[in-house]
Amino acid sequence: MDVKAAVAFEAGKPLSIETVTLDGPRAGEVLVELKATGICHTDAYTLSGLDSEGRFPCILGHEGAGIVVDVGPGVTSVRKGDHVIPLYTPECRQCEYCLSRKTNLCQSIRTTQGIGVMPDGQSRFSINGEPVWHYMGTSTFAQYTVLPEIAVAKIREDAPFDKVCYIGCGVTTGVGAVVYTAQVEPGSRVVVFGLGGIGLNVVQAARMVGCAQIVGVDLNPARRELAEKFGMTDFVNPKEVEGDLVPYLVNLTKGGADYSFECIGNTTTMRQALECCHKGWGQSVIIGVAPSGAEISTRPFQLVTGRVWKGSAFGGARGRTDVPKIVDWYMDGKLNIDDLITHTMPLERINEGFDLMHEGKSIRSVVLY
Ligand code: NAD
Ligand code: AHE
Ligand code: ZN
Repeated sequence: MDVKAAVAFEAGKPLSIETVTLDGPRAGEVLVELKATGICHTDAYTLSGLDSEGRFPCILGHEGAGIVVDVGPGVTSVRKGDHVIPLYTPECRQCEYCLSRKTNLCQSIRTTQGIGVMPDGQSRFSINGEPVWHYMGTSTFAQYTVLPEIAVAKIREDAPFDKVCYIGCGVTTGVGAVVYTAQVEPGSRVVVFGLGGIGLNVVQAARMVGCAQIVGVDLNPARRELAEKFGMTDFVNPKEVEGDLVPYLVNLTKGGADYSFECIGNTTTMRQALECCHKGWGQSVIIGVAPSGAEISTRPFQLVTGRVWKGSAFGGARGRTDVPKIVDWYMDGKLNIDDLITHTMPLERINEGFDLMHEGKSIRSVVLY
């Protein structure tokens, strides 16, 4: 079939709206009609050329929601008409990783996903017979996309696509980092570096679990008002701090953070996030994606004296199991998604969504199909 898609032909260039050929679903795959997709900073990161897994031309996008319109042979877990959220972290429930119960990082299709193809080694997208590569196994910047059935979460039908698409990445990443990865206890003091599309979800999850202090750190003063609405108790603009940021944060949190979250993708702030943690027990969770080749450093003494450095992908959430629950949390009013979606646009104007992100003017832009 012919589908309209925003194609990334080259790193560093705007996306181009094209008609692309999409092959139908094969065994174990589903065809999804996208209704909405968010634009995440990670799409911009890959488009910038800094992602070693970036393969062009490709169809970016990994924060979608839509309806299953066709299924390939052998599909059992979803059927035509089901409402779904595509999963860049699938959940096969059979691989060593899924069975370990120690991680959400299902590896059953990770290798092919990383090189932009479906599990059979081929792309379903093409233009004039030339392949256009998939991205993160999801490629939601297209009207339709093909996914393995293990890479879709079936969700309730009364959930609005234009809001719950954000659960496909940003909401789950931020909320899950608090709830699943760090398992933050009530009464904790937390520091959140970066108050964008991910960090604000960390903030609202920290409030949801009953944190006593939620410190937000951002260079953009415009982030303050929304972050306060989401539960931030203290705002720190590093440009306004005299002296080093780390001792300032340790003092503000009365000895250090119980948990900190890096939601920027900057190796300097990753170090600060670790070092502002409480001696003996503070845990720092890296969420931000740094350019491939970048490295983090600290004095090993920071770890010897009890701080813990860990990372979180997709919030530690098991997609098919946890995403429908997070949709329920939104529908039950436990999570606020509406106020984080600051802009919407048709696919033809998707590049404006990237511009708004780079200018620090949006939290989330959502493309409506
Ligand atoms: P965003 O652009 O919406 O937010 C980033 C925020 O950081 C902005 O508010 C910006 O002002 C602030 N900032 C930038 N540099 C700063 C600095 N030096 N000090 C303080 N604040 C600074 O981005 P986002 O969509 O929230 O994504 C954040 C990061 O998380 C990105 O690196 C993205 O790729 C990554 N990410 C990771 C996962 C995962 O599963 N681990 C999932 C989604 C996104
Ligand atoms: N290809 C990148 C990896 C980027 C990365 O870490 N991606 C996160 C999700 S970001 C969503 O916005 C992730 O899920 N990582 C686990 C994985 O298996 O990729 C690079 O830098 O090489
Ligand atoms: Zn993302």
